[in-house]
Amino acid sequence: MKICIMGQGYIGLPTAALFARNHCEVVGVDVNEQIVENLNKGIIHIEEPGISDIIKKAVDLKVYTASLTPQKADAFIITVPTPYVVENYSCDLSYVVSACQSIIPYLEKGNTVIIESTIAPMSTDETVKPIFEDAGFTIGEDLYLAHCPERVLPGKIIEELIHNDRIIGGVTPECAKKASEVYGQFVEGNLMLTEAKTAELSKCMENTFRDVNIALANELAKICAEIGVNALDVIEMANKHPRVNLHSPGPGVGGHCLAIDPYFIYAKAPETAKIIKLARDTNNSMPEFVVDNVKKIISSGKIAVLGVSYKGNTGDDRESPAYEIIAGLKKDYDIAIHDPHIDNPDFVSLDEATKDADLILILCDHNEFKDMDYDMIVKNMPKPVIFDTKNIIKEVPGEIKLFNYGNLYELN
Ligand code: SAJ
Repeated sequence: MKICIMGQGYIGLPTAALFARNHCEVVGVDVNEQIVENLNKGIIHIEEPGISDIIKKAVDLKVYTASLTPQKADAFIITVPTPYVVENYSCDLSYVVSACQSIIPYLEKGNTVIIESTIAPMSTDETVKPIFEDAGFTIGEDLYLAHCPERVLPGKIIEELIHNDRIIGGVTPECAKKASEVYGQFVEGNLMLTEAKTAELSKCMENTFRDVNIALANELAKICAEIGVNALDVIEMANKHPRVNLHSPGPGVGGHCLAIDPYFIYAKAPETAKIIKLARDTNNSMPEFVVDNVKKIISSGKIAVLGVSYKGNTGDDRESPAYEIIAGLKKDYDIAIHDPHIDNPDFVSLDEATKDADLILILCDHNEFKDMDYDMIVKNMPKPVIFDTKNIIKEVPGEIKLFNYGNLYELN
């Protein structure tokens, strides 16, 4: 089977690697010349375990080539970004549309086209399908179209691409069947055949489920700060119930999935999607909550901000709430930022950040922050105080005052 994959990013490249390893001929298409040139030398541009070796081997065996333009193939997979449109809360389909248009000259009767990018419900039927119909194809008869959302965790992409169950949403049942034959090349999880719109909404709801649950935990943290209860103890106790899983409160929700996908649903049914929107608003309010509590701890001075990634142990800072918090604090405090996972000339070492600082503000759960050099901190800070918004520090020496979402009520 020959596969043409549009977009060689975090999803497209690992997917290409797995098809190539499973005896398919793969062409990986990207608009970035440098990326294409490097990929053809076996040099990859993403940080993800396992991919580099597979791509190198596939390039040597000539089963994988990168290209700026598509080629004829049996199946076309679209893995391009779908950014969030701030004005109307929906998703920007322009990259998906242009990728679809660019494959039209290469399409032949009997081909399968799969959209993997996360898209708002109804996008396949209302926006993508007409592109191919206008080009003369009859979907389900001479061209097969499906939406098969990816659902993998960065850092474990190869393992999850192979083993996770996969939603295969066909525009018609025949489309779903054809798309499942494509994924059958390497997926070992279940292939669940359904309609395109069901696949779209399932993907958006997976991330919405987490966003709503995080909002509930954040609301609990605020309530506890107000009424004088330890929120972290409440979560620990409640989660001993076999059917309860309260999530963790934090400084807000970052990343390009949880902070965005719920809006795709809201945009489709704004009058009805009330909990979904309220959850987004609650999570968006957390940076302000953090800033307000910092103000209660110290009114001026230097703050050492630890961690700006949205996700612990990664250098990924997309949509990170840390930036809003820093902007909110900059007016009244001197800010020094330390993040061992992000290469930024403005960031400083832990030693430099904490030197003469009045407060350490933890905004990300990198492992490095779970057990720090407290001797250095005590030496560096005249009156050491830590505000841990990720609840990762379990114990500190007696000289250090620790605030987390368990004891914010002490500040009232
Ligand atoms: N967060 C909390 N409290 C929690 C859990 C997370 O505040 O209890 C925050 C994190 O700090 C972070 C944000 O939420 O800022 C998102 O973190 P995450 O690691 O839960 O999610 P993502 O965006 O990295 O990955 C999600 C995953 N989706 C689900 O778990 C349902 C992943 O499987 C998807 O592939 C990915 O979105 C995606 O591509 O949609």
